[in-house]
Amino acid sequence: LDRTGLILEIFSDRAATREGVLQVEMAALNYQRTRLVRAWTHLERQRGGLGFVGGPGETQIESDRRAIDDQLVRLRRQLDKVVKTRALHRAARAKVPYPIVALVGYTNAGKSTVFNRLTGADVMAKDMLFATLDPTMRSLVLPDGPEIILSDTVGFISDLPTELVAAFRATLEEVLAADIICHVRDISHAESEEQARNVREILTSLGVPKDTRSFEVWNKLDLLDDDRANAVRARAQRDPDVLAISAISGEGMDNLQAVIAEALQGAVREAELTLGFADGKKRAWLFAQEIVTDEKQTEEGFVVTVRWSSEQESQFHRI
Ligand SMILES: Nc1nc2c(ncn2[C@@H]2O[C@H](COP(=O)(O)OP(=O)(O)OP(=O)(O)O)[C@@H](O)[C@H]2O)c(=O)[nH]1
Ligand SMILES: [Mg+2]
Repeated sequence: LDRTGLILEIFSDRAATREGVLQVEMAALNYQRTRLVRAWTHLERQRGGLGFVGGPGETQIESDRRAIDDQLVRLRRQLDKVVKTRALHRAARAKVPYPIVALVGYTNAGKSTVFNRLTGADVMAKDMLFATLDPTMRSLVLPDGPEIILSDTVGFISDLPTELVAAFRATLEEVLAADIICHVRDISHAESEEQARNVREILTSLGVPKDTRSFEVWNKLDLLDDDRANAVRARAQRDPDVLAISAISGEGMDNLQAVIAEALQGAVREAELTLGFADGKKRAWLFAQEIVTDEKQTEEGFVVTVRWSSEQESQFHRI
């Protein structure tokens, strides 16, 4: 098994959603397709020097390839359907006036452990690579803060074989919609710096908007010796974009929630509100705040699109 084959094995073991399964199947077929050519070329070479072009080998490759191509077209169609359904879900969620906080990071950094600790959910957290293939989302209310949607994502790795990039990216679309990105790092890992660089590159190549508020969450503080742990704590003190935590001991977890809540105070997001004709006071308030970007009249009232902060949102609900 080469590296691609191995990663595919892991992916297929972990794929949980319909989309994940389809993407892994497609990647596996594409992989087989290239191996097929290589396998046959290898055979031809072994037979060696017969000197005829074409021959039985050639035809066999062609028909094997065609079978794989047909299967790929079928999978692509199914996948398009699944992605469409998911886009609908996303559009529906965009109307939920909760900010999205995405946990991203290198595989095994501790994203799912942080996620579980914050939500009390039982997402698979294991000491193995790619424990999460598909993004998982939960809503939670931050202490003294707004309700948010927390998103756990699949782990990144360096030098992901190109033929697996599409499968990997599609699992990360949610990150593009995030209001806040928490880049979770295993700060005890010898290659922590390289991993972080890799994650930043992937985020850029995914097209994450540059102005997305993001934090580095330096995790596994408990695994450092006292001197290094103190150095990391001091660094986090100085740098407002760096947070030091241990998802296992719980150190820094309250601060993490407070920092997210605070960052969301200034964040502006879009929401679509349905107002009845009796909600004249609410509607007037929205216009007075100058946050209405679109309005449509319906039989029951108005559908108003606004861009507002979470403060404005809670003020609105008190009217
Ligand atoms: N000592 C220590 N171990 C941790 C900490 N956070 C997570 N771990 C362990 O690190 C391993 C990986 O944690 P996960 O939460 O599964 O990591 P992940 O980032 O979700 O990994 P993938 O889903 O594979 O990308 C598990 O064995 C966790 O128990 C921490 O703060 N301290
Ligand atoms: Mg995980």
